[in-house]
Amino acid sequence: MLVRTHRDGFIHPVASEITPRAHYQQRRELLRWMAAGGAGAALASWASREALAQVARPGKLPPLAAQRSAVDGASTMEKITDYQDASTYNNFYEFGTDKSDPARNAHTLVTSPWSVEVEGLVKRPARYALEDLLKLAPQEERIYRLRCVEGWSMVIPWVGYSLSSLIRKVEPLGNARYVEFVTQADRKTMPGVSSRVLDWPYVEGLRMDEAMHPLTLLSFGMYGEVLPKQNGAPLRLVVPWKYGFKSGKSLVRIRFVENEPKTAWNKAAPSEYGFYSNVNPDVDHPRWSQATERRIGEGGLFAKKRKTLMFNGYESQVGQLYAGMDLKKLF
Ligand SMILES: Nc1nc2c(c(=O)[nH]1)N[C@H]1C(S)=C(S)[C@@H](COP(=O)(O)O)O[C@H]1N2
Ligand SMILES: [Mo]
Repeated sequence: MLVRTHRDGFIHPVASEITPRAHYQQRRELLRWMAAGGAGAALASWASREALAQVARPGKLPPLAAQRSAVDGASTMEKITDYQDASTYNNFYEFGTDKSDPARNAHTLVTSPWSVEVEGLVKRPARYALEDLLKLAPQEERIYRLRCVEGWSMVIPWVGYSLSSLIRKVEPLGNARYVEFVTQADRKTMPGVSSRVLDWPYVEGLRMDEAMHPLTLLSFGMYGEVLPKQNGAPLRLVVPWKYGFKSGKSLVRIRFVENEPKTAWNKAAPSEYGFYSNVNPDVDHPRWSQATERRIGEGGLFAKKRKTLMFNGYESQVGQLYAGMDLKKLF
């Protein structure tokens, strides 16, 4: 049980009931509280260094330190999904189509050495080593909802920085109107790539203004650690107002182009998966409603579904990007 004892939301644990997630949430609250000026004596009274270290390591992967994000929309009071759920209920077809396949199979992915080719219509194309990308901008924690097109959602504390930080470095040319994201496709290490479910590699794309939006995250970690392989290590995209499939995992290439990229899901089923794929409760998938969603971790079969929000709840931040567009046609 967590007991709220402070107006700023500072939370005291009951020592016997500390779970990894409780630890994690405490640390967040603590950092927030300290940033608000509450640091000092109270820290020593309950939060040992060990406790903090444990907080940062829910899955025992290397920690990835992050600062609190100042980006509008980068935090939420919603309950964070358990690390266990977020790392075992995944879509990553390169490792199989079952939700449990990626957690079971992704251990074969080789994430080091890793580099990302940034190319196309830019003044400064470059091949970035992962190490250099990691320190290209300060790592921030962003707590985003992620809504899968299949009708479920999670709330995940990602670590990364705005993709715009990288885009500015490479200086796109005037005719660069879209960004294409190509992800790893290696038959030797990714068993799903031998199947024909998709036309590999998995490709996604954004319009330039979407790619430049501060909420669009280049993510290297989650829950204070580096990304687990099943969640798209060593780096992935997270675009919180779009259906989850727009958030490509294990990126190897970022290409600036003039024309709308051909994306993997759009090629596979163009009537079901449009280029935009903004979360929209008013536009049903041809085979199911998109009006509601199931929050992973919320009860079993009888848990009440939640209403899906326009742009996944990020309408005030991103709605303007689509002013004047017919979102029923450009779904
Ligand atoms: N390379 C690649 N990226 C991918 C996918 C995939 O199959 N391959 N699945 C997408 C889908 S459908 C979703 S919902 C999210 C899931 O991310 P998560 O497992 O971290 O929650 O990843 C997206 N990125
Ligand atoms: Mo998805």
